[in-house]
Amino acid sequence: MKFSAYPFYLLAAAGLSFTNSARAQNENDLHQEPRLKVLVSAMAERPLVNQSGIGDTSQLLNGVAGYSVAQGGGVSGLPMVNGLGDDRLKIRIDGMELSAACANHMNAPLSYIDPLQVSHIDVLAGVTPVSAGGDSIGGSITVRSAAPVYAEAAGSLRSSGKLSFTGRSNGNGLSSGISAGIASDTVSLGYTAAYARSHSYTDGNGQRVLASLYESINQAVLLGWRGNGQQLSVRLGTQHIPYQGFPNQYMDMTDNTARFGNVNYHARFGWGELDASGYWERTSHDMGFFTPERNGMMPMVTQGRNTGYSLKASLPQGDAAVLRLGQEYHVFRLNDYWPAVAGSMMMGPQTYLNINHGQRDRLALFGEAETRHDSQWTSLLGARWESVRMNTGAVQPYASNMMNAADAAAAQIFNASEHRQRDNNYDLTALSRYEADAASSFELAAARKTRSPNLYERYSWGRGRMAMTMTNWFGDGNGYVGNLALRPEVAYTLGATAHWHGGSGSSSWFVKFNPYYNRVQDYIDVDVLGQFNPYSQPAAKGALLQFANHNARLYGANLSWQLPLAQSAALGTVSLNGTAAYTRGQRADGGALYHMMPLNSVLTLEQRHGAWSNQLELKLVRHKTQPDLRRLEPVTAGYGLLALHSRYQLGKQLQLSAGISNLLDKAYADPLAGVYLSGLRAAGGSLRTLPGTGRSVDAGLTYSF
Ligand SMILES: [Cu+2]
Repeated sequence: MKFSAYPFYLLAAAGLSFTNSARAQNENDLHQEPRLKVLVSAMAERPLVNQSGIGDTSQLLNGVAGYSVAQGGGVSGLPMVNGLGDDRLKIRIDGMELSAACANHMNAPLSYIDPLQVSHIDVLAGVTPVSAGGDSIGGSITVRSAAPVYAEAAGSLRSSGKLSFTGRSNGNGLSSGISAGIASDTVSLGYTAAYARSHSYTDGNGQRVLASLYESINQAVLLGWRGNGQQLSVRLGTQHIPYQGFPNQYMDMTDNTARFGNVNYHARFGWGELDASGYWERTSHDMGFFTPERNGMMPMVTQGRNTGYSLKASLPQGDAAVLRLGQEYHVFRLNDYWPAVAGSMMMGPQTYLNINHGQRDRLALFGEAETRHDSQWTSLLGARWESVRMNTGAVQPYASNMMNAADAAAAQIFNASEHRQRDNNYDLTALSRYEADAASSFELAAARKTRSPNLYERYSWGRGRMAMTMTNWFGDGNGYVGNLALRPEVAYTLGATAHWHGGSGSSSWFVKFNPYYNRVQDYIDVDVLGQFNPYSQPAAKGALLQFANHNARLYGANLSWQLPLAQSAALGTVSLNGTAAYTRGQRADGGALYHMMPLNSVLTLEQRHGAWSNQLELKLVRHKTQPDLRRLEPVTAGYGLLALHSRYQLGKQLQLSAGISNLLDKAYADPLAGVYLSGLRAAGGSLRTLPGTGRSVDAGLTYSF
């Protein structure tokens, strides 16, 4: 029910070292996961070639129909599933729930783990079991780093390791990783490190996309212990991003330093199974400017802390049913302030307090029952309750002078208002699956899912143009302000999946079709307050917006398939795999929702022959015709991108890979990539869409020992 996300280029990379050899010993495989977990998840069976940079975990799921990435910096893409993304997805990394501690979501959850450290990544779209997470309406992404591996026999030691390098011609990107481990049959110790770096990439016209360079360093130590039906793992890690440019934001990341620790415990008892986890994470995040590709002076600092735990008991009820009960707690703390700039009339003399001791605490309880009624019918029913408490302290503007008058007035109103909020949210999920025969199964699901606003949606308060443009995780160049009256958004989702499959081994085939419909009450969208000219360029237009609840609906369908084409001794196995996705999102009072991906499809011709695997991929994206006019979302032209990738396994230890992405060096703009602010800053004129990545030649190798 899981798939291991190895994008083709990553097959030649480290961090996946333990996955194959230790599958049976993988702690996660021993967990009693809901059998219906993949209901309506529209998961791709086979990950495809990566079209853009290296070091970004959000790109690992690119082979999933209905999945797309809204580009941020080089390692901070924001995941989108069926038109709902970012905070609308519940993302867990080794059990940790991490909140973005930045008004631009530069350090969103998936930026905290390098793809080389990822062992498993799952996405569940739309209707998700309540045990897979609350406080989200679009689905769940679960990421796991490698589980501890153990020696097979008592008294013996097992050691293993992996080294990897991947180079990328566009931007002179480099990714490298190392993992090493040593273990007895009961105790295991492992270490992973990953390093990714790139200069700014060039687009299909050979132009450098300014301020798109980055560097990221991730390290983790893993300690495992097992015995007597119990397993315990402890992870300690750090993340350091010394710099990361954000061409579709007004600011760049000048540092992100995070430390984390998590504990995961699993045990089997006579009555059932227990899973417990606890975590702690702390982030210190700086924004400003660091590259001559975009100059400026404006320091901004955020500090975030996540702590939490979860408990889950699985209680078998006879042979055909299991009851799951769980309790979770998540505490998020945030400070966001902008130190005064010496000598600046505008930015000083006070420190601008954006979010002052913000807190968002969630307490959750859930229960779900999974029942196998007969050989064909299975159902899952679940309910979840969450209490979300939020608060923040008093704020202050840079100054109360003329230039800061709008912020000063807004601070006064904000400080005189009540900030404490409490939401009581409940989710309900009903899923059923019918195995019609050996070649077809059908799933139907319905859910009510709730997400409370994030701290910025409720508590960002500045009304000056500059302050408003600092709150923006949409890459659209607009300015945003929070809204103390925001209510949680509640999604009512209906989804169905038809799955036809057959054959076995190299002749196996499937076709999966997944339509869905979502009615979202109080969807957190925007009201338009005004307009402005980004970087004071008369030809560039931006909108000043306030978060506001509006009913909305989203609907669409995903299709994925794998079809064997030929098989022979000379040719090996040739298959045609692919995905197609259609999404629409509209507000009940008119107008399109932001970030709706136009019709898109990925077609992959794949050949496997002995030690060789070859893929030719065509990605097709239709032109965007229904932009969100409130956010001045640009229309983008349709495009097709070709990519070629090969992998060769040399003995047991060495794996080589090579490929070319955007083979024809096509100039294009990804519909979700937003606007090119760093380009506007440098050249003036009007605001263009962010140019996509041009041709890149990639090569990699992995050595296991
Ligand atoms: Cu930031």
